[in-house]
Amino acid sequence: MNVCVLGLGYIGLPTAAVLASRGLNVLGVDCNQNVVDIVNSGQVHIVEPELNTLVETAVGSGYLRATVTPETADVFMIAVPTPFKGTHEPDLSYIESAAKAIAPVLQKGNMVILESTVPVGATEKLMEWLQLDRPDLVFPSSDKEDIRAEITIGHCPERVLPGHVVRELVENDRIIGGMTKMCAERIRGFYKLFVQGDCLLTNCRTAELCKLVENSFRDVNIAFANELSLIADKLDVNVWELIKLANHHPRVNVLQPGPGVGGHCIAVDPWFIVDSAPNESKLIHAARLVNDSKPDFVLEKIEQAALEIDKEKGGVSIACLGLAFKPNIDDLRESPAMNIAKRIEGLGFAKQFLVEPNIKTMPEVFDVKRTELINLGEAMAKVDIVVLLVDHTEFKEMDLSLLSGKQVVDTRGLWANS
Ligand code: SAJ
Repeated sequence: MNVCVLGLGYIGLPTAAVLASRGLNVLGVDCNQNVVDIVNSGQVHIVEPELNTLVETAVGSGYLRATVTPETADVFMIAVPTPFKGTHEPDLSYIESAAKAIAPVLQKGNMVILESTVPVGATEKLMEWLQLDRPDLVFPSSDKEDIRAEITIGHCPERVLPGHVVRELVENDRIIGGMTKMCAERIRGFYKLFVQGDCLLTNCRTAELCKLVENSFRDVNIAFANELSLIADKLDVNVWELIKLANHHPRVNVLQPGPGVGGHCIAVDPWFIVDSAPNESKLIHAARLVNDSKPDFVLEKIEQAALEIDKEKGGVSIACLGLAFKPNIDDLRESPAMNIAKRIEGLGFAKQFLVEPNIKTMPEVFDVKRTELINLGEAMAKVDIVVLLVDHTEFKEMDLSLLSGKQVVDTRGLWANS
């Protein structure tokens, strides 16, 4: 079986490599030639445990290769980004480009699976784009089974957790939304080639909303924890202890506050619900605002910490520990840590040091005159204020005596009980 995976990012590349490891011939397609070259050399362009060995083996065995243009295949999997634009409206342009790219090589009997997280109705839209370019092919119809349909189409949203992608790709249950029941059943047959979890069938719209609901559920729960951190601060209560105690109740499980919610999923997907049902999604909307405003609170705490130091602010230096959106990854997308570190540049400190063990060069958004990327030991020797933004293992394991005499803003509660 030949599989063409469009988008060699955080989802597409691991999926392509896992499929190749099962002996399928996989062509990975990405519009970025640099990514294509890296993959073809058996290497990876993202930090994800186990992925490098998997890709190296897949490319070495000849089952995985990459290119910039799709070729004929039995199955097309689309795993391209779906960011938002303007005032949080979903941007489906990458999916439209993927449809335009596969339409010329689409053949009778092919399967097209949309894995990208999308607003309700997007799989139908994808089918419309394909139909426009390929009026010669018979596509399924969402309201009735049609045995004449020549293309199988559906939505199977990815659900893997960055940092655990390779394991979760195989072990997680999957929701498969088919344009028709027959489409869903055929797509399940394909996923069963590599998924050990259950593959649960439904229609496309339910599968689309299900994925958005999963991430909105998490966002709302994190917003609750973040709101608690503000309340506890105002009432002079230690929020980490508070949550630990509350979670001893058999039916309470409060999540952890942080500097805000990041990543390309939880900080984005709830907006797709708000955009399509604004009047009905008040809680989901409020949660987004609570999480998005958490960096403001962290900046206030940094300003307060600076007041505790017996020096002019212009002589004070500060270190931000972590830039990624969560621990032990290199992914800086929508990262609240990046947002906070960038805003610190405007606070008038003498110098800002960034410590991010998962990247080698400082992101271009920073001003090289004000900010420098250095290692943990060097930073600890130089600064007056330490802001812990990401609970990377390196920071968990560091010698806490290095913090003595410094002002500490610990946004993750990593050192709260030390
Ligand atoms: N976070 C907190 N407190 C917590 C948990 C998380 O502040 O208690 C923050 C993290 O620091 C991070 C953000 O939330 O900034 C998101 O991290 P995450 O680990 O909750 O989730 P993601 O974005 O890495 O992955 C999510 C997962 N969805 C759910 O758990 C419902 C994953 O399964 C999805 O596949 C992924 O989104 C996706 O691609 O949609």
